[in-house]
Amino acid sequence: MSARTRLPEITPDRVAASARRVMTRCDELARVSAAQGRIERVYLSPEHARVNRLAAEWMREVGMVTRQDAAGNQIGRLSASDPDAPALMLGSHLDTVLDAGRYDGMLGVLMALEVVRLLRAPGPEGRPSVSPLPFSIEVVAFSDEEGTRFGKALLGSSAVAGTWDEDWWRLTDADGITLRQAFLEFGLDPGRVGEAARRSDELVGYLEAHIEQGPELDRRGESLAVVSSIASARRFQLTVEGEARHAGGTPYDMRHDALLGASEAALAVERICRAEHHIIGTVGQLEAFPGAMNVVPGEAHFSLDLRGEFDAHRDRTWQAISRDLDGIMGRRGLRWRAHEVHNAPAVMCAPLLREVVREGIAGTLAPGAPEPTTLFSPAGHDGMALGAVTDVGMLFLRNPDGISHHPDEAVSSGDVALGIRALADSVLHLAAEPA
Ligand code: HGY
Ligand code: MN
Ligand code: MN
Repeated sequence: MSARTRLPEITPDRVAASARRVMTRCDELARVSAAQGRIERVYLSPEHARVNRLAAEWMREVGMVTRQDAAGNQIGRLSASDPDAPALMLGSHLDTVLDAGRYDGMLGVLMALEVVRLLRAPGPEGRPSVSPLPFSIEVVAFSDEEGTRFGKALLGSSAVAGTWDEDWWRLTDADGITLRQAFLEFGLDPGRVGEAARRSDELVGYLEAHIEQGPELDRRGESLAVVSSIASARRFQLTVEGEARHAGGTPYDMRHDALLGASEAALAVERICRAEHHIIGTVGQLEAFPGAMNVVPGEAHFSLDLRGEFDAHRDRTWQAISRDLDGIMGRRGLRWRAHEVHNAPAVMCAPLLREVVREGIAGTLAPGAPEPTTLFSPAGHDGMALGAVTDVGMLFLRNPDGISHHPDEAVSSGDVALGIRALADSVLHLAAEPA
């Protein structure tokens, strides 16, 4: 960054005001939900449209030029003096899981907007603000990181990464609405989704602040961490087929109970994954059919969310689970099959972005404090998709007890202030790097 660039002073008061604004706006976003009394905001829903409008308003408030892209992501841009300069992309996602917390995703979008507020330079009279840095800055509110509605996660960021798969149009939600129909109902043109894709030469990188969603920082008593890599993820929908029978008249030695087979499978997932390092398997959904109290379940459906620090290790674990399921179902006279609905490779955070985030965090620590912590992320993030088109970096914030994907998800305003300061300094360190 040239010495002539005069940056507005980032005072503690300005940072504290930004942190308060982030906390208030997380509460405001939490009120945009499909369900009374809990947070539920899924891809291409009326709630998605409402938070995109809110985000666009807040982007314009910090002088950004806004647009909603062809996949429903809300984007704000602060152009550098050279309008063709590549952009550093900041942001996170605004969609949620069911009965969600109010910081997973939302925090990163709002912190990015505060960094823009702190760093921007006023544009010519009445014109949008400009980026005083050698690169433009974009803030992206991704539209579907969780995959709650259609099962396949990272749809919004996959479109930006140019990795959209035409097979996804047939994905359906719980009401049987296809992704294609949902696009059309939202006012998007499925035939133009490719226009959301960005080229590598347009981007400097993608930098995301996010709550840790785990207990490490809380246990260590630290506020912030550098992220080393983001876990690879595979998600499956599994079906177990047995035989529905009378719950009273059917002796045990004649039963082929699909629910018991699925239940034994869920315990096998836990046993096999716990024996491994950094492999996490979760059965989050389990349903018996026909689902009557007096009928032995003839069929069961369950989900498997499998993650690992490295793709090959994760895949070997999936093979071990599959072998175990063959044994379980064989013993019980059941049949099983798996349909994979999501597969995202592990993404290593780029060394330069890890370094600027480390420097950004170090600047918030007392002199002589130990080096900032570096953590692997077992939680998935949009950076898993963006890694296909640009460098990825992440900054974690402590969330007490690590509880997430739950209404009790929390973060402190003080940690948010430290996070905003660290993120802004990370951007400035990046700007000071040779082109
Ligand atoms: O599932 C995850 O890890 C992320 O929160 N979507
Ligand atoms: Mn999440
Ligand atoms: Mn998230």
